[in-house]
Amino acid sequence: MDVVTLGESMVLFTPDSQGPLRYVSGFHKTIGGAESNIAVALTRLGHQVGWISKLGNDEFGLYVRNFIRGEGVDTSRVVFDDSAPTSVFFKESNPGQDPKIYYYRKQSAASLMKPEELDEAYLQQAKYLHITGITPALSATCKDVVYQAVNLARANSQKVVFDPNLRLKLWSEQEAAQVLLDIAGKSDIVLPGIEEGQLMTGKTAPEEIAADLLEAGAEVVVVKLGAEGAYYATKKESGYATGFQVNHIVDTAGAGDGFAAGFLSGLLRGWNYEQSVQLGNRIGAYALSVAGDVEGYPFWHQVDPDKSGREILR
Ligand code: KDG
Repeated sequence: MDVVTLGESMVLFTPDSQGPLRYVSGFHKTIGGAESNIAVALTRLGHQVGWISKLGNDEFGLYVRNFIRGEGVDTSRVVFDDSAPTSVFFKESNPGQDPKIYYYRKQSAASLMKPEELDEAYLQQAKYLHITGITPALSATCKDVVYQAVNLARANSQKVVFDPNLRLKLWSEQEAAQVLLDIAGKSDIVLPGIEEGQLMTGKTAPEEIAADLLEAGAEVVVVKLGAEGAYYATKKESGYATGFQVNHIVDTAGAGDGFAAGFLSGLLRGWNYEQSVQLGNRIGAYALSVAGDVEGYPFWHQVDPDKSGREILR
């Protein structure tokens, strides 16, 4: 396996009209969840990926598992729990703004994940462990799961990839800053957005944020800068990679996950950091043209540099 990831996925309802949800009468059902987004995006790019999670033993749990499994992700370590439900969340669409998010995920099945349930032999099969800062915000046991997975990966000489994915609806800024910085320091690859970098380090410039996170223990840091692309740095090299022009942006959700998938795909192909960051920018851009998180991610043949004439970015 190339990558194993763990975290909560939810049923996502996107509205069929704009404005406050109380006036919306129709929704489209799809799925969301940063870690499964990455798993799906990486699988489309041709990699072997496993996604670990807990879902309610309910119709929505089956829907989420079947969706992710249908994309070719290994879901053999997904557990269905009778005692708690699968989470759902809704997007509210307002003109000229990023969608508002409404979560219904307190005490969900995923929040019951426990560190002792992790299958070390399974985790060990992957080259990279991917985690996000959403999981430690779900519950105390989920936080322990993340630390346990990181400790196992380090003990087994696997690379840890960490996307802070700050979600202030789930915890306070103060707690998030402390935990996210701590996990970043235990990770090999850290992929913050500029605001997450600012929260973790107190610095504002991408160069300073990256320098602080390298000092904390990371091997490579990529600060995502939205339309401006990304800044990457190790202790030996650094640089900016420009963003991709997208003419019609529907929704930015899933772009950061697409970036992580593209970046990892580049590394898995043996590309250098600059090339991998460029692929990250490209895959992230694909997510922008759809209302759901995962529907826009491309297949490898669409972005393969040897067949670049085929690329279509709306
Ligand atoms: O990155 C997109 C995710 O934020 C979205 O799918 C929902 O995982 C999610 C979360 O917890 O916000």
